[in-house]
Amino acid sequence: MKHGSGRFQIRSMVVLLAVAALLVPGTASAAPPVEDEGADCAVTLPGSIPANAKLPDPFKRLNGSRITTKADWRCHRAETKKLAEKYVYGEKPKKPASVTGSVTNTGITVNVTDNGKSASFSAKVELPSGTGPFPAVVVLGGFGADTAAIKAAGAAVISYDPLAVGKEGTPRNNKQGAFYSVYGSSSSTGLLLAWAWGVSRIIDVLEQAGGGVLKADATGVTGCSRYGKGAFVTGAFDQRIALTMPVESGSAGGPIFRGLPGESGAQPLSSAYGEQPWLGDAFGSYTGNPAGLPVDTHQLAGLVAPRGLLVMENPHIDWLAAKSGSVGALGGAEVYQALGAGANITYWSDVQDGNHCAARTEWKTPIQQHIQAFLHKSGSVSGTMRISGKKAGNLGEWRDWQTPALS
Ligand code: MCU
Repeated sequence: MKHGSGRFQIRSMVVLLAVAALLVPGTASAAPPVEDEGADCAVTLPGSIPANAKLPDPFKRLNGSRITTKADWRCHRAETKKLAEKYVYGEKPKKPASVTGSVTNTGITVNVTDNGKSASFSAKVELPSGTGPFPAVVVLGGFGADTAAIKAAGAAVISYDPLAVGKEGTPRNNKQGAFYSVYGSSSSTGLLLAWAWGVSRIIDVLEQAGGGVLKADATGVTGCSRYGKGAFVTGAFDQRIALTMPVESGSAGGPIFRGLPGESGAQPLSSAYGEQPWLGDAFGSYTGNPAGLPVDTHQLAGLVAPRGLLVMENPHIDWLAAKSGSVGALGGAEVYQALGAGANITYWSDVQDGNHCAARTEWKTPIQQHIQAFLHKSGSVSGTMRISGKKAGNLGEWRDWQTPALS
Protein backbone atom coordinates (compact mmCIF):
# COMPACT_ATOMS: atom_id res chain seq x y z
CA MET A 1 0.00 0.00 0.00
CA LYS A 2 1.34 3.41 -0.93
CA HIS A 3 2.19 5.74 1.93
CA GLY A 4 -0.22 8.43 0.69
CA SER A 5 -3.26 6.16 0.38
CA GLY A 6 -2.49 4.64 3.79
CA ARG A 7 -2.59 8.05 5.34
CA PHE A 8 -5.81 8.75 3.51
CA GLN A 9 -7.29 5.54 4.89
CA ILE A 10 -6.23 6.40 8.41
CA ARG A 11 -7.73 9.83 8.05
CA SER A 12 -11.03 8.48 6.75
CA MET A 13 -11.05 5.94 9.59
CA VAL A 14 -10.65 8.75 12.10
CA VAL A 15 -13.50 10.66 10.45
CA LEU A 16 -15.65 7.52 10.45
CA LEU A 17 -14.93 6.86 14.11
CA ALA A 18 -15.74 10.46 15.01
CA VAL A 19 -19.03 10.25 13.10
CA ALA A 20 -19.81 6.91 14.75
CA ALA A 21 -19.13 8.37 18.19
CA LEU A 22 -21.60 11.16 17.45
CA LEU A 23 -24.22 8.76 16.18
CA VAL A 24 -23.96 6.34 19.09
CA PRO A 25 -24.79 8.46 22.10
CA GLY A 26 -24.50 5.42 24.38
CA THR A 27 -20.73 5.51 24.13
CA ALA A 28 -18.98 7.60 26.73
CA SER A 29 -17.37 9.54 23.91
CA ALA A 30 -16.11 13.10 23.83
CA ALA A 31 -18.75 15.67 24.74
CA PRO A 32 -19.85 17.68 21.75
CA PRO A 33 -17.39 20.53 21.40
CA VAL A 34 -19.96 23.30 21.40
CA GLU A 35 -22.03 24.85 24.16
CA ASP A 36 -25.30 24.50 22.25
CA GLU A 37 -25.42 22.08 19.33
CA GLY A 38 -28.90 23.19 18.33
CA ALA A 39 -28.16 26.92 18.18
CA ASP A 40 -29.08 26.94 14.48
CA CYS A 41 -32.47 25.22 14.94
CA ALA A 42 -35.43 27.48 14.17
CA VAL A 43 -37.62 27.55 17.28
CA THR A 44 -40.76 29.65 17.58
CA LEU A 45 -42.65 29.30 20.82
CA PRO A 46 -46.44 29.59 20.66
CA GLY A 47 -48.16 32.30 22.69
CA SER A 48 -49.74 29.82 25.05
CA ILE A 49 -49.51 26.12 25.71
CA PRO A 50 -52.38 24.08 27.25
CA ALA A 51 -52.00 23.10 30.90
CA ASN A 52 -51.16 19.49 31.68
CA ALA A 53 -51.28 17.95 35.15
CA LYS A 54 -49.01 15.12 33.96
CA LEU A 55 -45.38 15.42 32.95
CA PRO A 56 -45.10 16.85 29.44
CA ASP A 57 -44.18 14.27 26.80
CA PRO A 58 -40.44 14.86 26.34
CA PHE A 59 -40.61 13.55 22.77
CA LYS A 60 -43.47 15.76 21.58
CA ARG A 61 -42.67 18.77 19.44
CA LEU A 62 -44.37 22.13 19.82
CA ASN A 63 -46.30 21.36 16.62
CA GLY A 64 -47.81 18.29 18.29
CA SER A 65 -45.89 15.63 16.33
CA ARG A 66 -43.50 13.27 18.07
CA ILE A 67 -39.89 12.80 17.11
CA THR A 68 -39.11 9.45 15.46
CA THR A 69 -35.34 9.39 15.00
CA LYS A 70 -32.30 10.07 17.18
CA ALA A 71 -31.31 12.74 14.67
CA ASP A 72 -34.60 14.54 15.44
CA TRP A 73 -33.42 15.04 19.01
CA ARG A 74 -31.00 17.88 18.19
CA CYS A 75 -33.65 20.42 17.18
CA HIS A 76 -36.26 18.99 19.54
CA ARG A 77 -33.75 19.57 22.31
CA ALA A 78 -33.47 23.18 21.16
CA GLU A 79 -37.26 23.56 21.59
CA THR A 80 -37.10 22.06 25.06
CA LYS A 81 -34.24 24.36 26.00
CA LYS A 82 -36.12 27.44 24.83
CA LEU A 83 -39.19 26.40 26.86
CA ALA A 84 -37.04 25.87 29.93
CA GLU A 85 -35.54 29.33 29.48
CA LYS A 86 -38.83 31.10 28.87
CA TYR A 87 -40.87 29.51 31.66
CA VAL A 88 -38.37 28.42 34.30
CA TYR A 89 -34.81 29.77 34.35
CA GLY A 90 -34.70 32.87 32.16
CA GLU A 91 -32.49 33.24 29.13
CA LYS A 92 -28.88 32.16 28.94
CA PRO A 93 -27.14 34.64 26.62
CA LYS A 94 -24.98 33.14 23.91
CA LYS A 95 -21.19 33.28 24.17
CA PRO A 96 -20.13 36.89 24.90
CA ALA A 97 -18.32 38.99 22.30
CA SER A 98 -15.09 38.65 24.28
CA VAL A 99 -13.93 36.11 26.85
CA THR A 100 -10.30 36.14 27.94
CA GLY A 101 -8.44 34.74 30.92
CA SER A 102 -5.73 32.42 32.14
CA VAL A 103 -5.32 28.91 33.51
CA THR A 104 -2.51 27.97 35.92
CA ASN A 105 -1.88 25.10 38.33
CA THR A 106 -3.61 27.10 41.03
CA GLY A 107 -6.29 29.23 39.43
CA ILE A 108 -8.39 30.42 36.52
CA THR A 109 -9.28 34.02 35.73
CA VAL A 110 -12.17 35.00 33.49
CA ASN A 111 -12.79 38.40 31.87
CA VAL A 112 -15.97 38.91 29.88
CA THR A 113 -17.17 41.76 27.71
CA ASP A 114 -20.54 41.79 25.98
CA ASN A 115 -22.74 44.66 24.78
CA GLY A 116 -19.97 47.02 25.88
CA LYS A 117 -20.13 45.88 29.53
CA SER A 118 -17.36 43.99 31.29
CA ALA A 119 -16.96 41.79 34.36
CA SER A 120 -14.35 39.45 35.79
CA PHE A 121 -14.27 36.56 38.21
CA SER A 122 -11.88 33.79 39.16
CA ALA A 123 -11.79 30.21 40.42
CA LYS A 124 -9.29 28.14 42.37
CA VAL A 125 -7.63 25.05 40.87
CA GLU A 126 -6.35 22.01 42.77
CA LEU A 127 -4.56 19.39 40.70
CA PRO A 128 -4.57 15.69 41.47
CA SER A 129 -1.27 13.86 41.75
CA GLY A 130 0.32 12.59 38.57
CA THR A 131 1.11 14.19 35.26
CA GLY A 132 -1.34 16.41 33.41
CA PRO A 133 -3.11 17.65 31.47
CA PHE A 134 -6.02 16.61 33.69
CA PRO A 135 -9.77 16.51 33.28
CA ALA A 136 -11.52 18.74 35.80
CA VAL A 137 -14.68 18.94 37.86
CA VAL A 138 -16.08 22.39 38.55
CA VAL A 139 -17.35 22.41 42.14
CA LEU A 140 -20.01 25.04 42.77
CA GLY A 141 -19.85 26.44 46.32
CA GLY A 142 -17.57 25.29 49.06
CA PHE A 143 -19.36 22.30 50.55
CA GLY A 144 -20.96 18.93 49.99
CA ALA A 145 -18.83 17.72 47.09
CA ASP A 146 -16.41 14.86 47.69
CA THR A 147 -13.35 16.71 46.38
CA ALA A 148 -11.02 14.05 47.81
CA ALA A 149 -12.78 11.37 45.75
CA ILE A 150 -12.63 13.58 42.66
CA LYS A 151 -8.90 14.17 42.98
CA ALA A 152 -8.20 10.55 43.85
CA ALA A 153 -9.94 9.67 40.56
CA GLY A 154 -7.37 11.78 38.73
CA ALA A 155 -9.46 14.88 38.06
CA ALA A 156 -8.62 18.43 39.07
CA VAL A 157 -11.04 20.41 41.23
CA ILE A 158 -12.03 23.88 40.03
CA SER A 159 -13.59 25.63 43.06
CA TYR A 160 -16.03 28.17 41.71
CA ASP A 161 -17.93 30.67 43.84
CA PRO A 162 -21.31 31.10 42.11
CA LEU A 163 -22.15 34.06 44.33
CA ALA A 164 -19.51 36.18 42.56
CA VAL A 165 -21.48 35.70 39.35
CA GLY A 166 -25.01 35.79 40.78
CA LYS A 167 -25.29 37.12 44.31
CA GLU A 168 -27.94 35.89 46.76
CA GLY A 169 -29.98 38.16 48.98
CA THR A 170 -30.95 40.70 46.34
CA PRO A 171 -34.44 41.60 45.17
CA ARG A 172 -35.37 40.38 41.68
CA ASN A 173 -35.26 43.90 40.26
CA ASN A 174 -31.71 44.55 41.48
CA LYS A 175 -29.74 41.37 40.87
CA GLN A 176 -25.98 41.59 41.35
CA GLY A 177 -22.78 39.75 40.39
CA ALA A 178 -20.67 39.39 37.24
CA PHE A 179 -23.57 38.11 35.11
CA TYR A 180 -25.79 41.04 36.04
CA SER A 181 -22.95 43.56 35.64
CA VAL A 182 -22.92 42.51 31.99
CA TYR A 183 -26.62 41.81 31.33
CA GLY A 184 -28.22 44.27 33.72
CA SER A 185 -29.46 44.14 37.31
CA SER A 186 -33.05 43.88 36.09
CA SER A 187 -32.32 40.84 33.88
CA SER A 188 -35.13 38.30 34.31
CA THR A 189 -32.63 35.43 34.26
CA GLY A 190 -32.41 33.73 37.64
CA LEU A 191 -29.27 32.98 39.63
CA LEU A 192 -29.09 29.31 38.60
CA LEU A 193 -28.65 30.13 34.94
CA ALA A 194 -26.32 33.03 35.81
CA TRP A 195 -24.17 30.53 37.73
CA ALA A 196 -24.33 28.17 34.75
CA TRP A 197 -23.25 30.97 32.44
CA GLY A 198 -20.18 31.52 34.64
CA VAL A 199 -19.16 27.86 34.31
CA SER A 200 -19.57 28.12 30.53
CA ARG A 201 -17.22 31.09 30.50
CA ILE A 202 -14.68 29.10 32.56
CA ILE A 203 -14.86 26.41 29.87
CA ASP A 204 -14.31 29.09 27.18
CA VAL A 205 -11.09 30.02 28.98
CA LEU A 206 -10.05 26.35 29.28
CA GLU A 207 -10.57 25.99 25.52
CA GLN A 208 -8.52 29.07 24.74
CA ALA A 209 -5.72 28.07 27.10
CA GLY A 210 -4.91 25.12 24.85
CA GLY A 211 -5.16 22.26 27.33
CA GLY A 212 -1.67 22.37 28.86
CA VAL A 213 -2.88 22.14 32.46
CA LEU A 214 -6.56 21.19 32.19
CA LYS A 215 -8.26 19.45 29.29
CA ALA A 216 -11.07 21.51 27.82
CA ASP A 217 -13.12 18.55 26.57
CA ALA A 218 -13.31 16.64 29.84
CA THR A 219 -15.17 18.86 32.27
CA GLY A 220 -17.60 17.79 34.94
CA VAL A 221 -19.75 19.83 37.30
CA THR A 222 -21.06 19.20 40.81
CA GLY A 223 -22.36 20.98 43.88
CA CYS A 224 -24.71 20.33 46.81
CA SER A 225 -28.05 21.80 47.80
CA ARG A 226 -28.57 25.23 46.16
CA TYR A 227 -25.35 24.48 44.31
CA GLY A 228 -26.81 21.11 43.33
CA LYS A 229 -29.63 23.04 41.65
CA GLY A 230 -26.90 25.10 39.97
CA ALA A 231 -24.88 22.04 38.90
CA PHE A 232 -27.97 20.42 37.34
CA VAL A 233 -28.86 23.54 35.35
CA THR A 234 -25.20 24.07 34.37
CA GLY A 235 -24.96 20.60 32.84
CA ALA A 236 -28.29 20.98 31.06
CA PHE A 237 -27.30 24.22 29.37
CA ASP A 238 -23.75 23.50 28.19
CA GLN A 239 -23.15 20.46 26.00
CA ARG A 240 -19.39 20.73 26.52
CA ILE A 241 -19.91 19.40 30.03
CA ALA A 242 -19.25 15.68 29.89
CA LEU A 243 -20.46 14.82 33.41
CA THR A 244 -23.13 16.43 35.60
CA MET A 245 -23.38 15.41 39.28
CA PRO A 246 -26.00 17.34 41.29
CA VAL A 247 -26.16 16.51 45.00
CA GLU A 248 -29.27 16.95 47.20
CA SER A 249 -30.59 19.69 44.92
CA GLY A 250 -34.18 19.80 46.22
CA SER A 251 -36.92 22.07 44.88
CA ALA A 252 -35.77 24.09 41.83
CA GLY A 253 -33.22 21.31 41.21
CA GLY A 254 -33.91 17.76 40.07
CA PRO A 255 -37.35 17.10 41.65
CA ILE A 256 -40.33 17.47 39.30
CA PHE A 257 -42.15 20.76 39.89
CA ARG A 258 -45.49 19.02 39.51
CA GLY A 259 -44.68 16.64 42.35
CA LEU A 260 -43.79 19.25 44.97
CA PRO A 261 -47.27 20.41 46.05
CA GLY A 262 -48.22 16.82 46.85
CA GLU A 263 -44.99 15.68 48.48
CA SER A 264 -45.22 15.85 52.24
CA GLY A 265 -42.71 18.28 53.77
CA ALA A 266 -41.10 19.19 50.43
CA GLN A 267 -39.96 22.79 49.89
CA PRO A 268 -42.96 24.43 48.18
CA LEU A 269 -42.59 26.06 44.78
CA SER A 270 -43.42 29.47 46.23
CA SER A 271 -40.60 29.04 48.74
CA ALA A 272 -38.08 27.89 46.12
CA TYR A 273 -39.08 30.88 44.00
CA GLY A 274 -39.09 33.35 46.86
CA GLU A 275 -36.18 32.30 49.08
CA GLN A 276 -33.62 33.53 46.54
CA PRO A 277 -33.98 34.59 42.89
CA TRP A 278 -32.70 31.15 41.83
CA LEU A 279 -35.38 30.62 39.19
CA GLY A 280 -36.16 33.11 36.46
CA ASP A 281 -38.71 35.85 37.11
CA ALA A 282 -41.23 34.22 34.75
CA PHE A 283 -41.57 31.23 37.08
CA GLY A 284 -43.45 33.49 39.49
CA SER A 285 -46.65 32.91 37.50
CA TYR A 286 -46.46 29.15 38.07
CA THR A 287 -45.67 28.69 41.76
CA GLY A 288 -49.34 27.89 42.37
CA ASN A 289 -49.90 26.22 39.02
CA PRO A 290 -47.10 23.86 37.97
CA ALA A 291 -49.53 22.14 35.58
CA GLY A 292 -49.31 25.31 33.49
CA LEU A 293 -45.58 24.81 32.93
CA PRO A 294 -44.90 23.38 29.47
CA VAL A 295 -41.69 21.77 30.78
CA ASP A 296 -40.66 19.90 33.89
CA THR A 297 -37.36 18.74 35.30
CA HIS A 298 -37.40 15.28 33.65
CA GLN A 299 -36.81 17.31 30.47
CA LEU A 300 -33.92 19.13 32.10
CA ALA A 301 -32.32 15.72 32.68
CA GLY A 302 -33.20 15.11 29.02
CA LEU A 303 -31.18 18.18 28.04
CA VAL A 304 -28.18 16.55 29.69
CA ALA A 305 -28.68 13.32 27.70
CA PRO A 306 -26.78 11.45 26.37
CA ARG A 307 -23.94 12.88 28.46
CA GLY A 308 -23.07 11.49 31.88
CA LEU A 309 -25.52 12.31 34.68
CA LEU A 310 -25.17 11.10 38.26
CA VAL A 311 -27.99 12.40 40.46
CA MET A 312 -27.46 12.02 44.21
CA GLU A 313 -30.29 12.68 46.66
CA ASN A 314 -30.97 12.46 50.39
CA PRO A 315 -34.22 10.71 51.36
CA HIS A 316 -33.97 11.55 55.09
CA ILE A 317 -34.94 15.24 54.91
CA ASP A 318 -38.45 15.81 53.61
CA TRP A 319 -37.63 19.40 52.51
CA LEU A 320 -35.28 17.96 49.86
CA ALA A 321 -38.16 16.36 47.94
CA ALA A 322 -36.35 13.15 46.99
CA LYS A 323 -39.62 11.45 46.00
CA SER A 324 -40.23 14.03 43.29
CA GLY A 325 -36.51 13.80 42.60
CA SER A 326 -36.77 10.11 41.80
CA VAL A 327 -39.60 10.81 39.34
CA GLY A 328 -37.48 13.48 37.62
CA ALA A 329 -34.64 10.99 37.19
CA LEU A 330 -36.92 8.16 36.05
CA GLY A 331 -38.55 10.47 33.51
CA GLY A 332 -35.15 11.71 32.35
CA ALA A 333 -33.97 8.12 32.02
CA GLU A 334 -36.68 7.59 29.38
CA VAL A 335 -34.95 10.18 27.19
CA TYR A 336 -31.60 8.49 27.76
CA GLN A 337 -33.12 5.14 26.81
CA ALA A 338 -34.70 6.52 23.65
CA LEU A 339 -31.30 7.90 22.64
CA GLY A 340 -29.68 4.52 23.25
CA ALA A 341 -27.78 5.84 26.26
CA GLY A 342 -29.67 4.28 29.18
CA ALA A 343 -26.42 3.49 30.99
CA ASN A 344 -25.40 7.14 31.14
CA ILE A 345 -27.87 8.25 33.83
CA THR A 346 -27.55 7.04 37.42
CA TYR A 347 -29.74 8.03 40.36
CA TRP A 348 -28.74 7.25 43.94
CA SER A 349 -30.78 8.13 47.02
CA ASP A 350 -30.23 4.92 49.00
CA VAL A 351 -27.89 6.37 51.63
CA GLN A 352 -27.56 6.02 55.43
CA ASP A 353 -26.33 9.38 56.71
CA GLY A 354 -29.21 11.83 56.93
CA ASN A 355 -27.10 14.99 57.27
CA HIS A 356 -27.53 17.50 54.47
CA CYS A 357 -24.48 17.61 52.17
CA ALA A 358 -22.56 15.04 54.23
CA ALA A 359 -19.62 13.21 52.66
CA ARG A 360 -21.20 9.84 51.84
CA THR A 361 -19.32 6.61 51.48
CA GLU A 362 -22.07 5.17 49.22
CA TRP A 363 -21.42 7.77 46.53
CA LYS A 364 -17.64 7.53 46.40
CA THR A 365 -17.50 4.58 44.00
CA PRO A 366 -20.20 5.85 41.60
CA ILE A 367 -18.53 9.30 41.51
CA GLN A 368 -15.19 7.77 40.70
CA GLN A 369 -16.65 5.39 38.10
CA HIS A 370 -18.39 8.31 36.40
CA ILE A 371 -15.17 10.35 36.34
CA GLN A 372 -13.41 7.36 34.81
CA ALA A 373 -16.07 6.82 32.15
CA PHE A 374 -16.95 10.37 31.16
CA LEU A 375 -13.83 12.40 31.94
CA HIS A 376 -11.04 9.86 31.40
CA LYS A 377 -13.22 8.19 28.75
CA SER A 378 -12.43 4.64 29.71
CA GLY A 379 -14.38 2.05 31.66
CA SER A 380 -18.13 2.04 31.83
CA VAL A 381 -21.14 2.80 33.98
CA SER A 382 -24.36 0.83 34.10
CA GLY A 383 -27.24 3.25 34.62
CA THR A 384 -28.11 2.31 38.19
CA MET A 385 -31.43 3.49 39.70
CA ARG A 386 -30.74 3.05 43.40
CA ILE A 387 -33.89 4.60 44.85
CA SER A 388 -34.44 4.68 48.60
CA GLY A 389 -37.66 2.99 49.68
CA LYS A 390 -38.32 6.01 51.89
CA LYS A 391 -38.83 8.28 48.89
CA ALA A 392 -39.67 6.17 45.88
CA GLY A 393 -41.81 7.98 43.34
CA ASN A 394 -43.81 6.29 40.61
CA LEU A 395 -43.24 7.61 37.09
CA GLY A 396 -46.34 5.74 35.90
CA GLU A 397 -48.55 8.05 37.96
CA TRP A 398 -47.05 11.06 36.26
CA ARG A 399 -47.04 10.23 32.59
CA ASP A 400 -49.53 9.54 29.85
CA TRP A 401 -46.92 8.91 27.15
CA GLN A 402 -44.69 5.99 26.29
CA THR A 403 -41.11 6.12 25.18
CA PRO A 404 -40.67 5.74 21.43
CA ALA A 405 -38.12 3.47 19.77
CA LEU A 406 -36.14 6.13 17.93
CA SER A 407 -34.50 4.92 14.74
C1 MCU B 1 -31.69 22.26 49.02
O1 MCU B 1 -31.18 23.55 48.81
C2 MCU B 1 -31.48 24.64 49.64
C3 MCU B 1 -32.96 24.75 49.94
O2 MCU B 1 -33.67 24.87 48.72
C4 MCU B 1 -33.20 25.97 50.82
O3 MCU B 1 -34.56 26.06 51.20
C5 MCU B 1 -32.35 25.96 52.05
O4 MCU B 1 -32.45 27.21 52.70
O5 MCU B 1 -31.02 25.80 51.69
C6 MCU B 1 -30.70 24.64 50.96
C7 MCU B 1 -29.21 24.76 50.79
O6 MCU B 1 -28.72 25.31 49.84
O7 MCU B 1 -28.50 24.37 51.87
C8 MCU B 1 -27.11 24.56 51.86
